Amino acid sequence: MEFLLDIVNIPKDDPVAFTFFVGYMAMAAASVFFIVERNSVSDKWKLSLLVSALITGIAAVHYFYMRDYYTATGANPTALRYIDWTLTVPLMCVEFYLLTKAAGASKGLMWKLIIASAWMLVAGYIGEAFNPEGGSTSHSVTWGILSTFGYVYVLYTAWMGEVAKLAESSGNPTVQKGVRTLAWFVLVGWAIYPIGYMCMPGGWLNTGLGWDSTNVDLFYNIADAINKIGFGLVVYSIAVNSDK
Ligand SMILES: *C/C=C(C)/C=C/C=C(C)/C=C/C1=C(C)CCCC1(C)C
Repeated sequence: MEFLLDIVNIPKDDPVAFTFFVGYMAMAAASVFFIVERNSVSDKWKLSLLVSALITGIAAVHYFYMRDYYTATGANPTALRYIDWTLTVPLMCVEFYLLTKAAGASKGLMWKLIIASAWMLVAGYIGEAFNPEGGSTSHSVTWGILSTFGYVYVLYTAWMGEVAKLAESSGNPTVQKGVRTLAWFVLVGWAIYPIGYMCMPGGWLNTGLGWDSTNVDLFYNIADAINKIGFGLVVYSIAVNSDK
C-alpha cells in the first residue's frame, strides 16, 4: 500500500519520476501515431515509418520498466537504459540509411554507423555501470571520451560525410532538408546525453557544480523524448512532403 502511495505522490514532488511517466506515455502514443500514419504514406516510405514506430515502441516498453524500477528504488536504471539504447540507436542509423538509399547508400554505410554507435554505447555503459563506489572522475572521463569518438563519427557522417553527400546528390529537396534536420538532432539533441552522463558520481558536473546523479535520468529522459519522437516526426514529414 505504501508503495502504491509513493507512485501516486511521486509525479508532483519528483521531477525525475514525472519525466519517466510522461516519457512512457509519449513514446507509446508516438508509436500508435507512426503505425496508423504508415497507411497514409506511399509504399516507399512505409518501412521508414515502421522503423520510427519500432524506435518509440521499444522505448515505451523500457520506460514502463525503468519507471517502476526508479519509483521502487530511486536508483538509475542503468542496465535497462543501455539495453533500450542498444536497440534504438542502431535503428536510428537504419533511418539514415533508408532515407539515402534511393541516392545510392550502401549497407556498408549503415554498418559503419551502427558499429560507431555501438562503440559509443558500450564505452558509455562501462563508464556508468563500472563507476567505482562513490564515483571516480578518471573512470568517468576516460570512458566518456572514448564514447565520444563514436558519437563524433556519426556526427561527422551526418553533417559532412557519406550521409550528407548522398542526401545532396539525391536531388530531392525534401530529403535534403529532412536529412539536414536529422543532423541537427544528432548535433544538439544527442549532445544532451553527455550532460546527463557527467552528473554521475565523479562526473565533471557532479564534482564541479554539485549536480547529483538523479539528474542523469532527468537529462536522459528529456533527450529521449526529443530525439526518438522528434526523429520519427522528421521522417514522417519527409514521407508526407515528398509524396505531394
Ligand atoms: C534513443 C537514444 C539515443 C538517441 C541515445 C543517444 C545516446 C548518446 C548520444 C550518448 C552519448 C554518450 C557520449 C557522447 C559520451 C558519454 C557517454 C554517452 C553514452 C552518454
